Amino acid sequence: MSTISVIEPATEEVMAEVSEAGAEDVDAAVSRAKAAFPAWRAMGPADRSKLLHALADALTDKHEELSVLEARNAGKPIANARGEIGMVAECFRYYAGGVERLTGKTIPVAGGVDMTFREPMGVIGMITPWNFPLVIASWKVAPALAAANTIVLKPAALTPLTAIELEKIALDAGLPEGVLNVVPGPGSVCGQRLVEHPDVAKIAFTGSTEVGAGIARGAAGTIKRVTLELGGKSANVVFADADIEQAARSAPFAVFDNSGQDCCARSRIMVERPALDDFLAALKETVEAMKVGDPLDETTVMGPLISAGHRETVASFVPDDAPVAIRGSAPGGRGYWFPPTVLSPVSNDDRAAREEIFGPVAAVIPFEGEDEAVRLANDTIYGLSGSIWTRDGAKALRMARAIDTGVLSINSNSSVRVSTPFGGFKQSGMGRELGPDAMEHYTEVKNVYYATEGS
Ligand code: TAP
Repeated sequence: MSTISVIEPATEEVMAEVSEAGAEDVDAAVSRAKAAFPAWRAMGPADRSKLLHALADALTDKHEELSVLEARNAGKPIANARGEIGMVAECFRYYAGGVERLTGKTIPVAGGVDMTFREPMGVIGMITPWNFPLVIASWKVAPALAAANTIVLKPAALTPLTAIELEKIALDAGLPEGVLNVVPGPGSVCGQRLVEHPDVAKIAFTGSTEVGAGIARGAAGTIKRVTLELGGKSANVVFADADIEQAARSAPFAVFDNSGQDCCARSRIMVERPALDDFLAALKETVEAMKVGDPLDETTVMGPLISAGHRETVASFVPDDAPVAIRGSAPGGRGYWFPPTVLSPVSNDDRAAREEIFGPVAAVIPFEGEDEAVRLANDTIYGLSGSIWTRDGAKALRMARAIDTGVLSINSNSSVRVSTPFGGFKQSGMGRELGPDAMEHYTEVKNVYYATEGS
């Protein structure tokens, strides 16, 4: 049997060996999920809700253990990992509370009663990335289970450890066998098999736009439902009338959190010209003070990149003639380190402003006035997140309406809450996760007409 050697990016050492699933393991997992579906679907909503609450409790009990595992495997600061694992438990609790609120409608019609039901789809295939391994899995698993589906989850081969733990924790918490199945293996084998499998009703995918496009094509063969959470190249728009100090102190974390390996990274920092010098001065101070190093050190704010190959890709965005305005520190020696780097000034036509770098490299793009801000912010194939900084409330709302993006913050760089919808415009994806409506994306609407006055 082949195994996956799971690498710790901060040390380049193997931290675990995991059995590698192949296409036949995916088939077996789909069969288990299919067999478990009728009983899971028939379970009363209150009982299903109780099991999801039990799972949330169990995740809370294992919070520190899972946080350390995630921090080591994904190379993220322990404080961030704790926040993510906290959100995983919160997500299960939120959708546990939603089980009994998933309702249909009654619709006035002639001659009878018409009603709709939200029916579970059956077996859902899930494919997740390595940057936020367990938390992104939970955004899919929790609402899909709450809506009475069963699941086959393929985590990224680079970071499978917490998903494997989730399957065990779910079983220990009382979830029936076969309801949640984890298959760690390569995307080109296990992911592809899930996408093609005739017994899988839907694929919920998070990852790159390129792989997402292939998944949409593959799913077409069996008319599978698909939700796609893909890449981003979001704008952080700072007007000269904003609190420049606050915007500049916050901006680095909006790009360099998770070493820039964040689909929501506001990696195009657009600054109105009159504020540019003050902004860059405060940005420099903040970036140079960032502690990059051991993910398990409580004071670390940025860890390594995920792999040597990925570091090479990121480095290709900073050639020798790149306009490097600010460069933070990074440890030497073993580990896939890369310093937080700010390029300035950058044109929105430059490669660093057009492609998702997925690393700690930010591009500062000067602009003049509201119209140019809208034009530049929208001049991208992506539309996932973004921010607007200004003290003018009306301008903030005009901008918020004009920018084509799924998630936007005003005078803040926050993106994600369990209770609010998350997802992208344009090539950043299709569908929404989280928030009150996410369970509906794991259901089909059934319409039933009951004739009360003859047929
Ligand atoms: P990808 O390379 O796209 O991989 C994502 C997942 O797809 C992995 O599990 C991968 O498996 C699998 N996969 C690869 N090829 C496949 C195929 N042919 N068929 C089916 N599955 C396949 O992305 P990544 O590098 O892990 O993650 C980074 C990307 O994800 C970035 O573009 C980022 O913006 C995006 N992202 C988006 C969001 C949201 S919410 N919009 C959140 C996080 C990340 P293996 O890697 O195991 O081979």
